[in-house]
Amino acid sequence: ARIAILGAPIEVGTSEPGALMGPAALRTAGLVRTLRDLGRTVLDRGDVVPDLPAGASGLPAVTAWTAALSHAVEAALDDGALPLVAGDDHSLSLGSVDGAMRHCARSGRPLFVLWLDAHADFNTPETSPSGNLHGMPLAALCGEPGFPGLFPEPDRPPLDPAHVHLFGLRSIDAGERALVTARRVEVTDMRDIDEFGVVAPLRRSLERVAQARGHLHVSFDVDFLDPAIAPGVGTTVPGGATFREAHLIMEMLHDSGLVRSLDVVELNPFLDERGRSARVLVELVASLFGRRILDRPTPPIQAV
Ligand code: DIR
Ligand code: MN
Ligand code: MN
Ligand code: MN
Repeated sequence: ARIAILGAPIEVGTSEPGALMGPAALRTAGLVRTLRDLGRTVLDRGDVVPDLPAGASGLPAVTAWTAALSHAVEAALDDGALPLVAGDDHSLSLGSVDGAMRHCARSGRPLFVLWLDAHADFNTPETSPSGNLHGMPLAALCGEPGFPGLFPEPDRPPLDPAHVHLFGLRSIDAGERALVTARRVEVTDMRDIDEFGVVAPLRRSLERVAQARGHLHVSFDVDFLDPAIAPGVGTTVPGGATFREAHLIMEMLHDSGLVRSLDVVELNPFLDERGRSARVLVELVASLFGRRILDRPTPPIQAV
């Protein structure tokens, strides 16, 4: 499919300034050129412009962004393209996942979400220690209370928490841990990755999506990566995925053919070291879209 790049310079969901420059840094690091070099048709749709009153912040601002991104992502999918939301803060996934859900509701494909992140992003306003909305998108998407009027359609069916796979988890707040457990969210934490590697848990998850003929949405938070390779993010957590683990995941995702929408989020160029993190992200996106060392794909993912 053609790739539709949608910039989302949003930093209202976080307390660390600088995220606003994320989409620009990804473009500067060669996002569009790299994908075109792989033979893909890329439509850079520029940055999404929310209907945002001057000085809006907090929930009203995130609500405006959610509406704008939900419509943009839904439209790109309806158009047969694969939306790549080049973001900033992770509250943008409220819109991108909601848009994918609305598209899926019509196409009849069940939506699955792979959340590559150090964090669970499953806080509610009640459980959140920081009050930052980038730590809450999954809870809101899955229908937890505390987010009145956030989505464009008030009666939207919630995202099924059992279709969410948290991958790379290593930092979770007490309240959100209770929620993640109670809602039976699928979790592959760093302990699992240390013990079993990335292949077995990811393959299981992909087989499940293939079996259901699902739409896979991938949400990639920069802090999934170890800070040693990607320091350009507001909330670094030691002990993240290595360069090779991350590439292997991207290569497996490519070979699965299941990914139909993608977010790249939380890049903060102000905290980056000479564009290092932005360049690593572009390389990873390239692997997700088919760059490989030799022509030797992993064995196909089969519905079991
Ligand atoms: C923390 C940090 N759990 C919070 N979350 C982050 O503020 O809710 N998510 N940084 O990416
Ligand atoms: Mn996140
Ligand atoms: Mn995170
Ligand atoms: Mn975050």
